[in-house]
Amino acid sequence: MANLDDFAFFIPAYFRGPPALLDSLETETSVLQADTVKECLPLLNAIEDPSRSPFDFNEFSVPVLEREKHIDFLHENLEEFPAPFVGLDASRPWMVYWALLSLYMLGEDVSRYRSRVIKTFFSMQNSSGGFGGGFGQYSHLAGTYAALLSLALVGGDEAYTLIDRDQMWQWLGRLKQPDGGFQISEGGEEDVRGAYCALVAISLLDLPLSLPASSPARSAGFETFMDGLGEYLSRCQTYEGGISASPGNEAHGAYAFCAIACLCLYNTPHAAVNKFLDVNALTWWLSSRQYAPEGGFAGRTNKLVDGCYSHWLGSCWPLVQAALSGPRGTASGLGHDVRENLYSSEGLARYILCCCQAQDGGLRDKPSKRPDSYHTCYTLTGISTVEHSHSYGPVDGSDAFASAFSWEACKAQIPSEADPTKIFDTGAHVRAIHPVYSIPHEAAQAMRNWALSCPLGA
Ligand code: FPP
Ligand code: ZN
Ligand code: K
Repeated sequence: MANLDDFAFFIPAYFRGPPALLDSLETETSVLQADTVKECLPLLNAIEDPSRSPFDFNEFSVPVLEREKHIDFLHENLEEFPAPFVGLDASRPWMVYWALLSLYMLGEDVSRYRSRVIKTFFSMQNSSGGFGGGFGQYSHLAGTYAALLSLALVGGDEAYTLIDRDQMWQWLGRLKQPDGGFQISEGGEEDVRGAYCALVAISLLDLPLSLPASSPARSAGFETFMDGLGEYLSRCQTYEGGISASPGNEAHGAYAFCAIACLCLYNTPHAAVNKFLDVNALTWWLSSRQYAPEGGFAGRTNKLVDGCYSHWLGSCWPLVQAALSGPRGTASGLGHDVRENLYSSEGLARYILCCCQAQDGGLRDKPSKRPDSYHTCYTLTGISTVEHSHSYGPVDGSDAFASAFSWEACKAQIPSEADPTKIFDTGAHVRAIHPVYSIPHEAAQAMRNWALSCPLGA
């Protein structure tokens, strides 16, 4: 059998030890960062731990994905929670979505949850449009997004027909604002989450692009949900190159994903991303969010790595890379041909598989945190991103969302960073998902097809 040094050879040196250069100034931030490196390093080098079996690792010294344990953890997360979890009550649509998407990515058939999901969301929809976090709660775009994606995940006409599309359109009209953005709830905060969730709902449900007469955005002369939106998202790009919740705030990965994904629904990615964002500045900022030795992403400057940013930041990469490459099989795009990744997908996989898997199942923010379905979902999304390569097709101009429904995934072929003669493999085999909607491609397409087959007002 190979000795330990042979295994260690397959871990690039920069993922094996502390950074070579450290600022001598000590602050609260630098201490927390040093603590995080300290808690991650033994796990990144777990192949050297004599108490671990070498059979628990693949040829790149990456630990196996504990699939069955994570599946059990997710099933438990779909059951009742004890009283101290009452604070999560308004997030019930999300809890359904995170667990179902995770189970799908792990290879499970989620259609068996169909009747339960329909029953759950039936009482959460409001007659004035949208879904609340539970019965009697005000409609909220984030909860509505999670509800729609959950219904799409289980699929079927009974799930789709539950949705009151006409009232959804009216409600979204009231959320659209005269500066081009969207409020997240009526009278609530306006940020890029609202913009992304609104375009997800409009495109999946084939809602009319024209604004209802009652929309406050009509006061700005706007006629469609798209009017002023690109310019609004553009104002959210900050001096750092990243994207903030709303103009003037701090750039953060969660909002960067919402803004970029929203632009990929607004128009073809290469057209929209290039027109409304400084792509060089954005690429620099995105790159700066990934750390070594940890390998994972931090949400913003001088903060700590966290497994959930494997999605919020990790999922920006396929979108930006696709925008740079342009449509599949064409020479258009921004003049780049991005075949390899602009980030370290291997580093991300190492962080997730070494540092985020909890002993008893579920995945977590970092080793010192407990697992939950949110971090399980978005770390698995990160593995899925690492394992696949995404592209969109060339489209004509007749359908506003044609490019959104032209995405395809294939198996990624990225050389190992320690030995470029080998193709890196996580060994996890997590399923691909749609890089804009974060549900299976077929689930997004089926909901859209159903909506197209029964036009509103017909
Ligand atoms: C900071 O938390 C995190 C935020 C300000 C963003 C939260 C937003 C999302 C997760 C995105 C929601 C998206 C949709 C589609 C509704 P923190 O200060 O605890 O974390 P940090 O130290 O990592 O920045
Ligand atoms: Zn997190
Ligand atoms: K191309």
